[in-house]
Amino acid sequence: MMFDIDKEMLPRDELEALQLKRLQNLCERLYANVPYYRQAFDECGVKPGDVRSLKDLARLPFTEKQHLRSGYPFGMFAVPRETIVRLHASSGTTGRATVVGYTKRDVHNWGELMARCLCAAGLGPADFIHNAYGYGLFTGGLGVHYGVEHLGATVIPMSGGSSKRQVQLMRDFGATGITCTPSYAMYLHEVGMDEGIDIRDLPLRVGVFGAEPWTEEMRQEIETKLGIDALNIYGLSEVMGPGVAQECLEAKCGMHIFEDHFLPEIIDPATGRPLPPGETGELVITTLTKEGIPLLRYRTRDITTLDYTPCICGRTHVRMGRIIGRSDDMLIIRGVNVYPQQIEAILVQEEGIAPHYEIEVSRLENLDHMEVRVEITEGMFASDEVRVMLEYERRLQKAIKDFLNITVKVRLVQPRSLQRSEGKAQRVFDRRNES
Ligand code: DLL
Repeated sequence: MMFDIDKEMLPRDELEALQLKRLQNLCERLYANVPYYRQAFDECGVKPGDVRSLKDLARLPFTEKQHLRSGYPFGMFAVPRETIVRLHASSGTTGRATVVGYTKRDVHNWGELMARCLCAAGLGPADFIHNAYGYGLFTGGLGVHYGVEHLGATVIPMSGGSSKRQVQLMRDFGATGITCTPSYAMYLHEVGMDEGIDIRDLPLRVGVFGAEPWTEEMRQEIETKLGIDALNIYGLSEVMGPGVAQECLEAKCGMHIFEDHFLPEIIDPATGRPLPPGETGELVITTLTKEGIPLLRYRTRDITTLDYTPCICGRTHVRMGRIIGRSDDMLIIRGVNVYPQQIEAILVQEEGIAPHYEIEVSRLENLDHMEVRVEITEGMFASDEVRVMLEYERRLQKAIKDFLNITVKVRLVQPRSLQRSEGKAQRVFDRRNES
């Protein structure tokens, strides 16, 4: 299903011509209206008029989160304050929040792009969509909300929290779609089982999950436990919010980036140089149509790949792979680069292991130590003795050692003993700088 077949199936040559026209217009707007960009263009020795092909993008300056922070709160806005109709902000773990502003047209485009996402996931006007992304300054709740309305479906604006009530209302209202983080979907399944509500027996058909990294194995698990199709959605507040890219139900293989609005690149995070198609690196996004806070070559810090091969769904827009890590949360353990998702991928392959884990890194006598705590399933907990558990831990340690070449301590913990989250799960605790 496609929400806007003309745009989503635009032949690549036409798509690229549209991107160039929009990029040229963007550069003019930024140069004229945002002091940071005027200075950055001048420092690079380029003028907006120098952009004659999409290849010229590589000559243009990057934007980083710190630029948004140093202009806090509104320094990067490109339009007069009275044309801004909405603010959102991302809290971030360190430093000031990043504030983003939307014009009326931005809010309209966002709703349209989110409608494209829901439609690509197989949802339509007849659906009831239970939206459990948080409402507020976080973009998840309101972003999805407007998308559902734009699609003409019915939105149930739950937000996060009150998990028992969430499951009861899913049953009572007969939601056919759900939107939340993948970890919260797993949690709702657990809460449902405690309440005697098996989500598999409800009319729920489709989940649109994102805002945090997850794996193919976790998709399998969610699909089986909830009896639904689970699709991946990507976005970030600086660039818009949810709805930058979405997996299609037909292929379930990579998220189409809506390239008429966003121009993606993959760069080497260390050098900033663009990498050839298919290589893994940091995703950089240029917003082609945003008015409130348009961004040129925004460094997302998300590590992924771009796939330009045609998709069976017929969309011509490039597909991005799962986020395998972040260039800024990459852990360096005794010199080895480790992404938490690599550990997750190993854990979830094992039987008897629940997809709930934590990674703690500490420093003992100047050496990095990593402990992975992972929950076992109820079944395994009931049946197995200590000796078997120890054997299991050793096996997981070996699997991690074989794959990543680092020695870690694996500790199996009781079912449901690790912290659950209603929003993004925090899985990594780096304590090396504490003490
Ligand atoms: O998380 C927007 C969003 C809301 C996306 C709801 C999808 C659904 P931020 O809070 O600014 O915005 O966080 C953005 O979250 O740079 C990624 O690191 C991560 N992220 C978002 N979607 C995915 C995903 C929202 N599908 C940051 N897979 C991004 C992996 C994701 N990571």
